[in-house]
Amino acid sequence: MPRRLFVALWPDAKVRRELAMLQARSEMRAASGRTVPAKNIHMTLRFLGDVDASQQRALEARLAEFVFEPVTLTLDRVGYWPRSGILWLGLRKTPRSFNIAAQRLSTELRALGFRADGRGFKAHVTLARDAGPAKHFVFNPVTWHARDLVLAASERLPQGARYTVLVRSGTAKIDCIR
Ligand code: 2AM
Repeated sequence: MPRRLFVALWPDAKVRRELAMLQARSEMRAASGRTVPAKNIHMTLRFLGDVDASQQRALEARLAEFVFEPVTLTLDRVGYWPRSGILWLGLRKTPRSFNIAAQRLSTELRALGFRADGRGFKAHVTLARDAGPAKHFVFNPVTWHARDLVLAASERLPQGARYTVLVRSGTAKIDCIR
């Protein structure tokens, strides 16, 4: 059975807590919608869609070898996409090294036959779905020392999405160090 896969940055517990605090702000709650549970929060780098078992194995092997240099992301901007009803947190300024890493990832994925959808990458963390726009408010930016790039599977269950991390980047075993 094919699985719905995506590549994402996975926050640590501290960042998840801070993002949950932001979601709990009255200005955010007033935008209603379905708040993404803290355990599910991530930054999608590439949605891959349905992937069969052999493609999944190839992806896992590539991702395990992929070296993602940690990057500090300053999440300082709340945004809203009316068409999709997504309330998100993003960056005013994307570090150059992060854009370069995203491009390298894209090259790796292309080599495996996964082409970008052409819409371009908009770095964001979805905080709520089926939401309305949030009123303007002042908040402390969330500083995220991102280091976990993962391949994850998504299952749509009646109780909501369930995400499973399949592999983290840079985890390939080095059998022999010269
Ligand atoms: P989002 O936070 O930007 O909405 C796993 O399903 C993740 O992949 C979701 O969190 C979503 O990221 C992204 N995703 C799901 N379906 C998608 C689609 N059809 N196109 C692009 N990204 C999608």
